[in-house]
Amino acid sequence: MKEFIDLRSDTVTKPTPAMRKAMTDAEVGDDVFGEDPTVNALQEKVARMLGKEASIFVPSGTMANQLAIKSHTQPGDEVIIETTSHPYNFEGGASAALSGIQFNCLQGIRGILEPSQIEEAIRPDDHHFPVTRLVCLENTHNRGGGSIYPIERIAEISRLARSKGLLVHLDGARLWNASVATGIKPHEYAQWADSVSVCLSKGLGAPVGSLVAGSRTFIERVHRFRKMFGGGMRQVGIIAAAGIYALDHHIERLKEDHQKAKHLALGLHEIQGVSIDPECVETNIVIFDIAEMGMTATQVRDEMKKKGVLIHPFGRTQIRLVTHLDVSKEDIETALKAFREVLRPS
Ligand code: TLP
Repeated sequence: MKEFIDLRSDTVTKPTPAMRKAMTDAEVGDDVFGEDPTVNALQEKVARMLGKEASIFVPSGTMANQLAIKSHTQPGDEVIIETTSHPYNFEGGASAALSGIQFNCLQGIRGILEPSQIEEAIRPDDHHFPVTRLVCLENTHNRGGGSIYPIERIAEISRLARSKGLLVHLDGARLWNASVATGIKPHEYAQWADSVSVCLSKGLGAPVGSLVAGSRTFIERVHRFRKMFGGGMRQVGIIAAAGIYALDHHIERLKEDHQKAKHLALGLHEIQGVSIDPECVETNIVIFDIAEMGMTATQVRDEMKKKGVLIHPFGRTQIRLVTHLDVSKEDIETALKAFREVLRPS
């Protein structure tokens, strides 16, 4: 039996025995020389899946986003992004430090922006203003509770951006979840973006790894900055193999994670004082509020831990739960039972 049911993130999964076998068997070479056949195969595969000319393997989703921002912008440029987005909130201020850009943050609904908001935010061509260069979108949206960017909305934003000479970057750390939930292929989403970052180490269950995809010239630029950021890795086919395995075997099963998240949301909804709309749970992330209960998220975290369930406070009274391949349906029942015991209005 496992020590903890870990609902803090879908990043906590451990490689399955079959994935480990693929890693052991991987052919490797020095990827800084471009000689790792497994990395090359992964990069070609992801470029194909996203309908882009090329893609490049990097250690993390953070590096993937930051390389895209760096490669698209000049210091002093402005990047339009949603207020609760990952690059703005959870990447250590990297875009300011590494790219010298400033963000223009717009408030979305569950992370989703309206094209009209973006249109209004684009700076006029006047030397007083920063140059608006890039629009960043996130699908699914983490802080938005795993919300799915409707493809029509992405298309509208992209058409607007292109008509104004702006570039679009899509943070697709969980694009696979959006794709499985909607039946819309990753390349259909990706066609609307100049660059896309994707992660293998979230719902797909690989231990490490993300990629950035785009045109060949863009990826050449990213390659240069990857070296500069210290992201060039050597015999890294050993982890790229886990990524290939994950793409071949762990995409369709994301459906199960979405069902588990919905089940969690419905169970939480029945607890008096929990604020959650189960309708809003579209993928594998559940965010709920306990402001009415007179408890804080950290108190709940500590009580839940005593009952063997790990959860992630997301603000003073908000809690995030994420389902993944290392939590079973039974684990969800156990977690709900623990929540029913801990979440009692004071
Ligand atoms: N998100 C992590 C934490 O940083 C919050 C998580 O547990 O969800 N884009 C999105 C949308 C993400 O959710 C994350 C990771 C990243 C990028 C960064 O990926 P890593 O952690 O590989 O740098």
